[in-house]
Amino acid sequence: MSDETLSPALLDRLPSEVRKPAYDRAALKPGIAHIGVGAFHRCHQAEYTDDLLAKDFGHWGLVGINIRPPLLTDTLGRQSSLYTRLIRQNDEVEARVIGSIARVVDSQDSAEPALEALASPDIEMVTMTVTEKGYCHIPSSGALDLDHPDIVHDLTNPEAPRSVPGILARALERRMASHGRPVTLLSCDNIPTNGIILGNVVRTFAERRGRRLADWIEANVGFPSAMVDRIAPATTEADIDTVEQRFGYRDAAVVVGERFRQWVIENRFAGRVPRWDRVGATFVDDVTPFEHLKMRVLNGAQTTLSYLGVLGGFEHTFETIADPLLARFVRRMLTEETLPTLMPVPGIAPAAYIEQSLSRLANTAIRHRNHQIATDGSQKIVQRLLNPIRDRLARGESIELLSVPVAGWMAYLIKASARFGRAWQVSDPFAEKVAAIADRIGSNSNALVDSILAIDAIFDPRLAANATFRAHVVADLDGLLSNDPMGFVRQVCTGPTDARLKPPARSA
Ligand code: CS2
Repeated sequence: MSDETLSPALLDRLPSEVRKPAYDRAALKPGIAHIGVGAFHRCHQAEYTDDLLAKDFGHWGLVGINIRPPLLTDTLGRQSSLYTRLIRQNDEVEARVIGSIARVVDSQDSAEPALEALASPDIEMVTMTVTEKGYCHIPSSGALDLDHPDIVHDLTNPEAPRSVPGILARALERRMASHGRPVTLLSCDNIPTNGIILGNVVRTFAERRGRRLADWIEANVGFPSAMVDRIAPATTEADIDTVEQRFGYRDAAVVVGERFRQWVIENRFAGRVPRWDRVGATFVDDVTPFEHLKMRVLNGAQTTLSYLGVLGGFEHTFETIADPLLARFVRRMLTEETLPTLMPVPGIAPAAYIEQSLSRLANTAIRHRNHQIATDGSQKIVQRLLNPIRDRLARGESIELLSVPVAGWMAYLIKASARFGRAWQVSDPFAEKVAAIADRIGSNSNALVDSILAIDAIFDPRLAANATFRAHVVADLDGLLSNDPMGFVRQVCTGPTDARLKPPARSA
Protein backbone atom coordinates (compact mmCIF):
# COMPACT_ATOMS: atom_id res chain seq x y z
CA MET A 1 0.00 0.00 0.00
CA SER A 2 3.02 2.26 -0.25
CA ASP A 3 1.55 4.97 -2.47
CA GLU A 4 -1.74 4.99 -0.62
CA THR A 5 -2.53 8.16 1.31
CA LEU A 6 -3.90 8.18 4.84
CA SER A 7 -7.71 8.16 4.76
CA PRO A 8 -10.66 6.85 6.81
CA ALA A 9 -10.72 3.76 4.57
CA LEU A 10 -7.10 3.03 5.39
CA LEU A 11 -7.68 3.04 9.15
CA ASP A 12 -8.77 -0.59 9.19
CA ARG A 13 -5.69 -1.70 7.30
CA LEU A 14 -3.03 0.15 9.26
CA PRO A 15 -0.14 -1.89 10.64
CA SER A 16 -0.97 -3.03 14.15
CA GLU A 17 1.72 -0.87 15.77
CA VAL A 18 -0.03 2.29 14.58
CA ARG A 19 -2.64 3.30 17.14
CA LYS A 20 -5.86 4.71 15.73
CA PRO A 21 -8.82 6.76 16.96
CA ALA A 22 -10.75 4.72 19.52
CA TYR A 23 -14.13 6.30 18.81
CA ASP A 24 -16.59 6.67 15.99
CA ARG A 25 -15.18 9.50 13.92
CA ALA A 26 -18.26 9.63 11.72
CA ALA A 27 -20.24 10.76 14.78
CA LEU A 28 -17.75 13.54 15.62
CA LYS A 29 -19.36 16.94 16.21
CA PRO A 30 -17.19 20.02 16.40
CA GLY A 31 -17.45 22.05 19.60
CA ILE A 32 -13.92 23.51 19.55
CA ALA A 33 -12.37 25.75 16.92
CA HIS A 34 -8.60 26.06 16.78
CA ILE A 35 -6.74 28.85 14.98
CA GLY A 36 -3.23 27.95 13.77
CA VAL A 37 -3.08 24.26 12.88
CA GLY A 38 0.72 23.91 12.92
CA ALA A 39 2.92 21.10 14.17
CA PHE A 40 2.49 22.16 17.79
CA HIS A 41 -1.31 22.07 17.76
CA ARG A 42 -1.36 18.69 16.03
CA CYS A 43 1.07 17.34 18.60
CA HIS A 44 -0.54 18.90 21.67
CA GLN A 45 -4.13 20.15 21.97
CA ALA A 46 -5.40 17.86 19.19
CA GLU A 47 -3.81 14.85 20.91
CA TYR A 48 -5.30 15.73 24.31
CA THR A 49 -8.65 16.14 22.56
CA ASP A 50 -8.21 12.75 20.85
CA ASP A 51 -7.56 11.24 24.29
CA LEU A 52 -10.68 12.91 25.64
CA LEU A 53 -12.84 11.68 22.78
CA ALA A 54 -11.58 8.13 23.34
CA LYS A 55 -12.30 8.31 27.05
CA ASP A 56 -15.49 10.25 27.10
CA PHE A 57 -16.98 10.76 23.64
CA GLY A 58 -18.87 14.03 23.39
CA HIS A 59 -19.36 16.99 21.15
CA TRP A 60 -15.73 18.10 21.34
CA GLY A 61 -14.43 17.57 17.84
CA LEU A 62 -12.13 20.26 16.45
CA VAL A 63 -12.51 22.61 13.51
CA GLY A 64 -8.97 23.53 12.44
CA ILE A 65 -8.60 27.01 10.97
CA ASN A 66 -5.57 28.59 9.34
CA ILE A 67 -5.60 32.35 8.74
CA ARG A 68 -1.96 32.33 7.53
CA PRO A 69 -0.12 29.91 5.22
CA PRO A 70 0.15 27.00 4.76
CA LEU A 71 -3.11 25.86 3.20
CA LEU A 72 -4.75 23.05 5.11
CA THR A 73 -6.89 21.76 2.26
CA ASP A 74 -3.77 20.49 0.45
CA THR A 75 -2.64 18.32 3.33
CA LEU A 76 -5.10 17.54 6.13
CA GLY A 77 -8.04 18.35 3.86
CA ARG A 78 -7.09 15.53 1.48
CA GLN A 79 -6.88 13.07 4.38
CA SER A 80 -10.27 13.81 5.98
CA SER A 81 -8.22 15.69 8.61
CA LEU A 82 -6.50 12.51 9.80
CA TYR A 83 -2.77 12.59 10.45
CA THR A 84 -0.01 10.61 12.08
CA ARG A 85 1.61 11.79 15.29
CA LEU A 86 5.03 10.25 15.90
CA ILE A 87 6.58 10.30 19.34
CA ARG A 88 10.33 10.01 18.98
CA GLN A 89 12.83 9.43 21.72
CA ASN A 90 16.31 8.72 20.38
CA ASP A 91 15.80 5.35 18.56
CA GLU A 92 12.20 4.78 19.59
CA VAL A 93 9.29 5.64 17.32
CA GLU A 94 5.68 5.42 18.41
CA ALA A 95 2.95 6.12 15.85
CA ARG A 96 -0.63 7.11 16.34
CA VAL A 97 -3.27 8.40 13.95
CA ILE A 98 -5.13 11.31 15.51
CA GLY A 99 -8.77 11.82 14.55
CA SER A 100 -9.93 14.73 16.71
CA ILE A 101 -9.89 17.29 13.90
CA ALA A 102 -13.29 16.98 12.27
CA ARG A 103 -12.66 19.41 9.44
CA VAL A 104 -10.27 22.13 8.32
CA VAL A 105 -10.94 25.66 7.13
CA ASP A 106 -8.58 27.80 5.05
CA SER A 107 -9.09 31.48 5.68
CA GLN A 108 -5.86 33.00 4.40
CA ASP A 109 -7.38 35.16 1.64
CA SER A 110 -10.45 36.36 3.47
CA ALA A 111 -11.57 36.20 7.10
CA GLU A 112 -15.04 35.04 6.11
CA PRO A 113 -14.53 31.24 6.42
CA ALA A 114 -12.87 31.72 9.83
CA LEU A 115 -15.60 34.09 11.01
CA GLU A 116 -18.30 31.67 9.98
CA ALA A 117 -16.70 28.84 11.92
CA LEU A 118 -15.92 30.95 15.00
CA ALA A 119 -19.39 32.47 15.19
CA SER A 120 -21.18 29.13 14.96
CA PRO A 121 -23.39 28.37 17.99
CA ASP A 122 -21.86 24.85 18.07
CA ILE A 123 -18.47 26.28 18.98
CA GLU A 124 -18.05 26.80 22.71
CA MET A 125 -14.26 26.82 22.95
CA VAL A 126 -11.74 28.59 20.72
CA THR A 127 -8.10 27.60 21.21
CA MET A 128 -5.24 29.19 19.33
CA THR A 129 -1.54 28.88 18.52
CA VAL A 130 -0.89 31.94 16.41
CA THR A 131 2.74 32.55 17.53
CA GLU A 132 3.86 35.32 19.84
CA LYS A 133 3.56 38.03 17.22
CA GLY A 134 -0.01 37.00 16.28
CA TYR A 135 -1.44 38.92 19.25
CA CYS A 136 -0.26 42.27 17.83
CA HIS A 137 0.74 43.36 21.30
CA ILE A 138 3.75 45.32 22.45
CA PRO A 139 6.01 42.66 24.02
CA SER A 140 7.40 44.92 26.77
CA SER A 141 3.97 46.09 27.99
CA GLY A 142 1.36 43.58 26.77
CA ALA A 143 -0.89 46.32 25.34
CA LEU A 144 -2.46 46.15 21.87
CA ASP A 145 -0.14 47.83 19.35
CA LEU A 146 -2.48 50.38 17.81
CA ASP A 147 0.19 51.26 15.23
CA HIS A 148 0.44 47.67 13.98
CA PRO A 149 -0.45 47.80 10.26
CA ASP A 150 -2.97 44.95 10.56
CA ILE A 151 -4.66 46.61 13.55
CA VAL A 152 -4.80 49.95 11.70
CA HIS A 153 -6.36 48.08 8.77
CA ASP A 154 -8.85 46.18 10.91
CA LEU A 155 -10.06 49.21 12.82
CA THR A 156 -11.01 50.82 9.51
CA ASN A 157 -12.32 47.56 7.98
CA PRO A 158 -13.77 45.70 10.98
CA GLU A 159 -15.90 43.46 8.80
CA ALA A 160 -12.93 42.18 6.79
CA PRO A 161 -10.26 41.80 9.47
CA ARG A 162 -6.76 40.33 9.01
CA SER A 163 -5.35 40.25 12.52
CA VAL A 164 -6.15 37.78 15.28
CA PRO A 165 -7.64 40.48 17.57
CA GLY A 166 -9.69 41.84 14.66
CA ILE A 167 -10.97 38.41 13.62
CA LEU A 168 -11.87 37.43 17.18
CA ALA A 169 -13.62 40.73 17.89
CA ARG A 170 -15.66 40.41 14.70
CA ALA A 171 -16.55 36.79 15.45
CA LEU A 172 -17.69 37.80 18.95
CA GLU A 173 -19.76 40.61 17.48
CA ARG A 174 -21.49 38.10 15.23
CA ARG A 175 -22.09 35.75 18.15
CA MET A 176 -23.60 38.61 20.15
CA ALA A 177 -25.87 39.55 17.23
CA SER A 178 -27.01 36.03 16.30
CA HIS A 179 -27.25 33.61 19.25
CA GLY A 180 -25.41 35.22 22.17
CA ARG A 181 -23.83 31.97 23.47
CA PRO A 182 -20.80 32.30 25.76
CA VAL A 183 -17.40 31.16 24.59
CA THR A 184 -13.91 30.64 26.01
CA LEU A 185 -10.93 31.99 24.06
CA LEU A 186 -7.91 29.97 25.14
CA SER A 187 -4.45 31.10 24.08
CA CYS A 188 -1.91 28.30 23.78
CA ASP A 189 1.07 30.46 22.86
CA ASN A 190 4.24 31.03 24.87
CA ILE A 191 3.55 34.57 25.93
CA PRO A 192 3.42 35.46 29.59
CA THR A 193 -0.09 35.74 31.07
CA ASN A 194 -1.36 34.77 27.64
CA GLY A 195 -5.01 34.94 28.73
CA ILE A 196 -4.57 38.47 30.04
CA ILE A 197 -2.81 39.58 26.87
CA LEU A 198 -5.44 37.95 24.66
CA GLY A 199 -8.16 39.60 26.78
CA ASN A 200 -6.35 42.96 26.50
CA VAL A 201 -6.01 42.95 22.74
CA VAL A 202 -9.54 41.69 22.06
CA ARG A 203 -11.15 44.08 24.57
CA THR A 204 -9.14 47.09 23.41
CA PHE A 205 -10.15 46.35 19.85
CA ALA A 206 -13.79 45.75 20.82
CA GLU A 207 -13.98 48.98 22.84
CA ARG A 208 -13.19 50.85 19.67
CA ARG A 209 -16.13 49.07 18.05
CA GLY A 210 -18.48 50.23 20.79
CA ARG A 211 -19.56 49.85 24.40
CA ARG A 212 -22.21 47.24 23.64
CA LEU A 213 -19.73 44.72 22.28
CA ALA A 214 -17.24 45.44 25.07
CA ASP A 215 -19.95 44.85 27.69
CA TRP A 216 -21.14 41.66 26.00
CA ILE A 217 -17.57 40.34 26.00
CA GLU A 218 -17.19 41.16 29.70
CA ALA A 219 -20.26 39.08 30.49
CA ASN A 220 -19.90 36.19 28.03
CA VAL A 221 -16.28 35.51 27.12
CA GLY A 222 -13.57 33.80 29.19
CA PHE A 223 -9.85 34.35 28.63
CA PRO A 224 -8.00 31.76 30.75
CA SER A 225 -4.22 31.73 30.74
CA ALA A 226 -2.49 28.48 29.96
CA MET A 227 0.94 26.92 29.95
CA VAL A 228 1.48 24.47 27.10
CA ASP A 229 4.48 22.25 26.55
CA ARG A 230 5.72 19.67 24.08
CA ILE A 231 8.64 20.04 21.71
CA ALA A 232 7.32 19.58 18.18
CA PRO A 233 9.57 21.06 15.46
CA ALA A 234 8.36 21.89 11.96
CA THR A 235 7.71 18.69 9.98
CA THR A 236 10.32 17.80 7.34
CA GLU A 237 10.23 15.64 4.19
CA ALA A 238 12.30 13.12 6.14
CA ASP A 239 9.46 12.76 8.69
CA ILE A 240 6.98 12.10 5.88
CA ASP A 241 9.37 9.52 4.43
CA THR A 242 9.77 7.87 7.83
CA VAL A 243 6.04 7.16 7.97
CA GLU A 244 6.04 5.83 4.42
CA GLN A 245 9.05 3.59 4.98
CA ARG A 246 8.03 2.25 8.37
CA PHE A 247 4.28 2.02 8.04
CA GLY A 248 3.69 1.93 4.30
CA TYR A 249 1.44 4.92 3.63
CA ARG A 250 1.81 8.58 2.67
CA ASP A 251 0.80 11.27 5.13
CA ALA A 252 1.47 14.90 4.21
CA ALA A 253 0.49 16.11 7.68
CA VAL A 254 2.78 13.98 9.87
CA VAL A 255 3.97 15.60 13.04
CA VAL A 256 6.86 14.56 15.27
CA GLY A 257 7.10 15.31 18.97
CA GLU A 258 8.80 14.20 22.14
CA ARG A 259 7.08 12.04 24.74
CA PHE A 260 6.83 14.77 27.41
CA ARG A 261 3.70 16.88 27.32
CA GLN A 262 2.08 19.29 29.75
CA TRP A 263 -0.95 21.58 29.73
CA VAL A 264 -1.92 23.71 32.70
CA ILE A 265 -5.05 25.79 32.20
CA GLU A 266 -6.49 28.52 34.39
CA ASN A 267 -9.95 27.71 35.67
CA ARG A 268 -11.61 30.72 34.13
CA PHE A 269 -14.02 29.47 31.51
CA ALA A 270 -17.22 30.77 29.96
CA GLY A 271 -19.78 28.11 29.10
CA ARG A 272 -19.02 24.41 28.80
CA VAL A 273 -15.49 23.09 28.77
CA PRO A 274 -13.87 19.99 27.24
CA ARG A 275 -12.67 18.06 30.29
CA TRP A 276 -9.03 17.89 29.23
CA ASP A 277 -8.27 17.57 32.93
CA ARG A 278 -9.53 13.97 32.66
CA VAL A 279 -6.75 13.16 30.21
CA GLY A 280 -3.67 14.71 31.74
CA ALA A 281 -4.20 18.47 31.60
CA THR A 282 -4.39 20.36 34.90
CA PHE A 283 -6.97 23.03 35.71
CA VAL A 284 -5.61 25.49 38.31
CA ASP A 285 -6.52 28.84 39.84
CA ASP A 286 -3.19 30.44 38.94
CA VAL A 287 -0.98 29.46 36.02
CA THR A 288 1.77 32.01 36.74
CA PRO A 289 4.20 29.72 38.62
CA PHE A 290 3.92 27.06 35.89
CA GLU A 291 4.31 29.63 33.17
CA HIS A 292 7.46 31.13 34.70
CA LEU A 293 8.93 27.68 35.18
CA LYS A 294 8.34 26.61 31.60
CA MET A 295 9.21 29.83 29.81
CA ARG A 296 12.28 30.64 31.87
CA VAL A 297 13.71 27.12 32.09
CA LEU A 298 12.74 25.07 29.03
CA ASN A 299 12.15 27.94 26.60
CA GLY A 300 14.97 29.99 28.12
CA ALA A 301 17.35 27.08 27.52
CA GLN A 302 16.08 26.61 23.95
CA THR A 303 16.53 30.28 23.11
CA THR A 304 20.00 30.37 24.68
CA LEU A 305 21.11 27.25 22.83
CA SER A 306 19.64 28.56 19.57
CA TYR A 307 21.64 31.81 19.52
CA LEU A 308 24.85 30.40 20.97
CA GLY A 309 24.36 27.33 18.79
CA VAL A 310 24.12 29.31 15.55
CA LEU A 311 27.17 31.38 16.58
CA GLY A 312 29.03 28.15 17.34
CA GLY A 313 28.09 26.55 14.02
CA PHE A 314 25.53 24.01 15.26
CA GLU A 315 22.38 23.15 13.32
CA HIS A 316 19.98 21.62 15.86
CA THR A 317 19.31 21.87 19.59
CA PHE A 318 20.40 18.29 20.30
CA GLU A 319 23.77 18.90 18.64
CA THR A 320 24.23 22.17 20.48
CA ILE A 321 23.57 20.66 23.88
CA ALA A 322 25.92 17.78 23.06
CA ASP A 323 28.71 20.36 23.10
CA PRO A 324 30.16 20.18 26.63
CA LEU A 325 30.83 23.91 26.86
CA LEU A 326 27.34 25.01 25.81
CA ALA A 327 25.73 22.32 27.96
CA ARG A 328 27.72 23.56 30.91
CA PHE A 329 26.85 27.18 30.18
CA VAL A 330 23.12 26.57 29.96
CA ARG A 331 23.01 24.34 33.04
CA ARG A 332 24.89 26.93 35.08
CA MET A 333 22.67 29.73 33.80
CA LEU A 334 19.48 27.86 34.72
CA THR A 335 20.69 26.60 38.07
CA GLU A 336 22.53 29.65 39.36
CA GLU A 337 20.55 32.50 37.89
CA THR A 338 17.13 31.37 36.58
CA LEU A 339 16.13 28.95 39.34
CA PRO A 340 16.18 31.51 42.18
CA THR A 341 13.69 33.68 40.22
CA LEU A 342 11.02 30.94 40.10
CA MET A 343 7.90 30.87 42.23
CA PRO A 344 7.18 27.65 44.14
CA VAL A 345 5.29 25.29 41.85
CA PRO A 346 3.00 22.70 43.44
CA GLY A 347 4.42 19.22 42.92
CA ILE A 348 7.51 20.23 40.95
CA ALA A 349 11.08 20.46 42.26
CA PRO A 350 12.79 23.15 40.15
CA ALA A 351 16.23 21.51 40.15
CA ALA A 352 14.73 18.24 38.89
CA TYR A 353 12.71 20.17 36.32
CA ILE A 354 15.93 21.74 35.02
CA GLU A 355 17.57 18.34 34.62
CA GLN A 356 14.48 16.94 32.94
CA SER A 357 14.38 19.91 30.54
CA LEU A 358 18.05 19.51 29.63
CA SER A 359 17.58 15.84 28.93
CA ARG A 360 14.54 16.58 26.74
CA LEU A 361 16.74 18.93 24.71
CA ALA A 362 19.31 16.18 24.24
CA ASN A 363 16.80 13.87 22.48
CA THR A 364 18.58 13.09 19.18
CA ALA A 365 15.36 12.23 17.33
CA ILE A 366 13.92 15.73 17.77
CA ARG A 367 15.61 17.70 15.03
CA HIS A 368 14.71 21.21 16.17
CA ARG A 369 16.65 23.72 14.10
CA ASN A 370 18.38 26.53 15.96
CA HIS A 371 17.20 28.95 13.28
CA GLN A 372 13.57 27.89 13.91
CA ILE A 373 13.83 28.65 17.62
CA ALA A 374 15.80 31.84 16.90
CA THR A 375 12.89 33.10 14.76
CA ASP A 376 10.95 36.03 16.28
CA GLY A 377 13.36 36.34 19.19
CA SER A 378 12.16 39.89 19.83
CA GLN A 379 8.81 38.37 20.82
CA LYS A 380 10.40 35.69 23.00
CA ILE A 381 13.28 37.21 24.98
CA VAL A 382 11.09 39.26 27.34
CA GLN A 383 9.44 36.25 28.99
CA ARG A 384 12.39 33.87 28.56
CA LEU A 385 15.32 36.10 29.57
CA LEU A 386 14.50 39.73 30.34
CA ASN A 387 11.91 39.03 33.04
CA PRO A 388 14.23 36.82 35.11
CA ILE A 389 16.98 39.41 34.56
CA ARG A 390 14.66 42.16 35.83
CA ASP A 391 13.78 40.10 38.90
CA ARG A 392 17.43 39.46 39.70
CA LEU A 393 18.50 43.07 39.24
CA ALA A 394 15.70 44.16 41.56
CA ARG A 395 17.29 41.98 44.25
CA GLY A 396 20.83 43.06 43.48
CA GLU A 397 21.75 39.61 42.11
CA SER A 398 24.21 38.85 39.30
CA ILE A 399 23.07 38.45 35.71
CA GLU A 400 26.37 37.59 34.08
CA LEU A 401 25.05 34.38 32.53
CA LEU A 402 21.50 35.44 31.60
CA SER A 403 22.84 38.52 29.82
CA VAL A 404 24.81 36.37 27.35
CA PRO A 405 21.82 35.04 25.34
CA VAL A 406 20.33 38.56 25.25
CA ALA A 407 23.52 39.67 23.50
CA GLY A 408 23.23 36.41 21.52
CA TRP A 409 19.90 37.56 20.12
CA MET A 410 21.47 40.92 19.18
CA ALA A 411 24.50 39.26 17.57
CA TYR A 412 22.22 36.92 15.62
CA LEU A 413 20.35 39.84 14.04
CA ILE A 414 23.46 42.03 13.68
CA LYS A 415 25.36 39.33 11.79
CA ALA A 416 22.44 39.04 9.36
CA SER A 417 22.93 42.67 8.28
CA ALA A 418 24.68 43.70 5.04
CA ARG A 419 27.54 45.39 6.91
CA PHE A 420 28.27 42.17 8.80
CA GLY A 421 28.18 40.02 5.64
CA ARG A 422 24.63 38.61 5.88
CA ALA A 423 25.81 35.54 7.76
CA TRP A 424 22.33 33.96 7.62
CA GLN A 425 18.72 34.73 6.85
CA VAL A 426 16.60 35.77 9.78
CA SER A 427 12.93 36.23 10.49
CA ASP A 428 11.96 38.62 13.27
CA PRO A 429 9.63 41.65 13.27
CA PHE A 430 12.61 43.72 14.48
CA ALA A 431 15.18 42.26 12.07
CA GLU A 432 15.13 45.23 9.72
CA LYS A 433 15.43 47.72 12.51
CA VAL A 434 18.43 45.94 14.04
CA ALA A 435 20.03 45.48 10.59
CA ALA A 436 19.67 49.22 9.94
CA ILE A 437 21.33 49.96 13.29
CA ALA A 438 24.17 47.53 12.47
CA ASP A 439 24.63 49.00 8.98
CA ARG A 440 24.84 52.50 10.42
CA ILE A 441 27.11 51.73 13.38
CA GLY A 442 29.34 48.80 12.44
CA SER A 443 31.48 47.10 15.08
CA ASN A 444 31.06 49.33 18.11
CA SER A 445 29.34 47.28 20.79
CA ASN A 446 28.70 50.28 23.02
CA ALA A 447 26.85 52.15 20.32
CA LEU A 448 25.09 49.02 19.02
CA VAL A 449 23.77 48.15 22.47
CA ASP A 450 22.64 51.74 23.12
CA SER A 451 20.59 51.79 19.93
CA ILE A 452 19.11 48.33 20.38
CA LEU A 453 18.23 48.85 24.06
CA ALA A 454 16.38 51.98 22.96
CA ILE A 455 13.76 49.80 21.22
CA ASP A 456 11.20 50.21 23.99
CA ALA A 457 8.71 47.75 22.52
CA ILE A 458 11.19 45.05 23.59
CA PHE A 459 13.24 46.63 26.38
CA ASP A 460 11.36 48.24 29.23
CA PRO A 461 13.01 51.68 29.61
CA ARG A 462 13.83 50.98 33.28
CA LEU A 463 15.72 47.85 32.32
CA ALA A 464 17.44 49.58 29.40
CA ALA A 465 18.63 52.31 31.77
CA ASN A 466 20.14 49.85 34.25
CA ALA A 467 23.94 50.32 34.12
CA THR A 468 24.75 46.76 35.22
CA PHE A 469 22.52 45.26 32.56
CA ARG A 470 23.92 47.52 29.87
CA ALA A 471 27.55 46.88 30.84
CA HIS A 472 27.04 43.11 30.72
CA VAL A 473 25.28 43.18 27.38
CA VAL A 474 28.02 45.39 25.87
CA ALA A 475 30.77 43.06 27.07
CA ASP A 476 28.84 40.00 25.90
CA LEU A 477 28.11 41.47 22.50
CA ASP A 478 31.79 42.31 22.07
CA GLY A 479 32.68 38.72 22.87
CA LEU A 480 30.00 37.14 20.69
CA LEU A 481 30.81 39.33 17.68
CA SER A 482 34.54 38.53 18.01
CA ASN A 483 36.27 35.88 15.90
CA ASP A 484 35.95 33.41 18.73
CA PRO A 485 32.45 33.54 20.23
CA MET A 486 32.84 30.09 21.80
CA GLY A 487 36.12 31.16 23.40
CA PHE A 488 34.19 34.02 24.92
CA VAL A 489 31.50 31.68 26.27
CA ARG A 490 34.29 29.55 27.77
CA GLN A 491 35.74 32.61 29.43
CA VAL A 492 32.33 33.48 30.95
CA CYS A 493 31.87 29.92 32.11
CA THR A 494 35.27 29.49 33.68
CA GLY A 495 36.90 32.87 34.14
CA PRO A 496 36.77 35.25 37.07
CA THR A 497 33.37 36.81 36.86
CA ASP A 498 33.43 40.56 36.58
CA ALA A 499 36.88 40.75 34.97
CA ARG A 500 35.34 40.75 31.52
CA LEU A 501 33.27 43.82 32.26
CA LYS A 502 34.59 46.99 30.78
CA PRO A 503 33.73 50.17 32.61
CA PRO A 504 30.21 51.05 31.46
CA ALA A 505 31.48 53.98 29.42
CA ARG A 506 29.06 55.58 27.02
CA SER A 507 30.14 55.77 23.42
CA ALA A 508 30.38 59.12 21.69
C1 CS2 B 1 10.41 26.90 20.90
C2 CS2 B 1 9.03 26.42 21.33
O1 CS2 B 1 10.36 27.70 18.69
C3 CS2 B 1 10.33 28.02 19.88
O2 CS2 B 1 10.26 29.17 20.27
O3 CS2 B 1 11.12 27.36 21.99
O4 CS2 B 1 8.22 26.18 20.23
C4 CS2 B 1 9.09 25.17 22.22
O5 CS2 B 1 9.59 24.07 21.52
C5 CS2 B 1 7.77 24.85 22.86
O6 CS2 B 1 7.34 25.94 23.61
C6 CS2 B 1 7.87 23.61 23.73
O7 CS2 B 1 6.70 23.45 24.46
